[in-house]
Amino acid sequence: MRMKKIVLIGAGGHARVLLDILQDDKNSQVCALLDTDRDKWGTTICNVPVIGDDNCLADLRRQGASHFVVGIGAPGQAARRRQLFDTAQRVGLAPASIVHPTATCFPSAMLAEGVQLLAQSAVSAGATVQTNVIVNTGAIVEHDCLLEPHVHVAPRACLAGGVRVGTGAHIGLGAAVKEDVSIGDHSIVGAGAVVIENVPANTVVVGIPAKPLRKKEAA
Ligand code: JB3
Repeated sequence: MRMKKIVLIGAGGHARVLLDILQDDKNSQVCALLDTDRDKWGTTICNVPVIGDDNCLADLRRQGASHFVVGIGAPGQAARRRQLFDTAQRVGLAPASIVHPTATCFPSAMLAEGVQLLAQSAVSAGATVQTNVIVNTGAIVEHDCLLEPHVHVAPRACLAGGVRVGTGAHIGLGAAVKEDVSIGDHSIVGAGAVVIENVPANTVVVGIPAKPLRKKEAA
């Protein structure tokens, strides 16, 4: 298998987690980190240089980079993650997927390109995980779930069977979603919430049972 030469977009906490995993992968080499924070330019993380911002993507492609990973994960950043994913693809880089060695993914699950399954996460039978989705540390995606693009399932969150999570939605730390519930596009489920009924698009829900906190402006 040809070595993947990867550009990691972002140089913060989430990127450091991804970099640790990638540096353990003998088929991947992270050639550069990109960050909009100028104070980070010229620094290194695990000996990988932060060389500039996203304007460097095209040059890096010309210099032989083949893949990219979106290394930004904070809640509310789904639109930014989507924009970075599309920009990197436009310059000809391919999305690289990251699956931690301790992650469990059932054979009948479907993973699209550019997914991130982090340590101790689990994706069960018949689940579908679309592009640029983060299944963070210890998160559980049960059988027949559908995660649309750019979704983030935060650490220790748990989606029961048949849950559908809409594009760009964020499922917060340790939240639980009851079977067959739908979470609307760009919605946010707060940390520790327990969701037992459908959540409309662009809505923030919190609490046990989860109740709408406010409407978000449409992404
Ligand atoms: O909770 C866990 C396990 N992880 C959190 C993760 C999911 O989200 C983590 O604790 C943080 O809350 C958050 O990690 P993230 O997204 O790395 O946040 P932060 O540590 O603030 O780093 C974001 C970095 O991305 C900063 O250095 C920003 O300057 C940079 N950044 C923001 N927008 C960008 C852009 N970099 C590039 N290249 N392009 C951008 O558009």
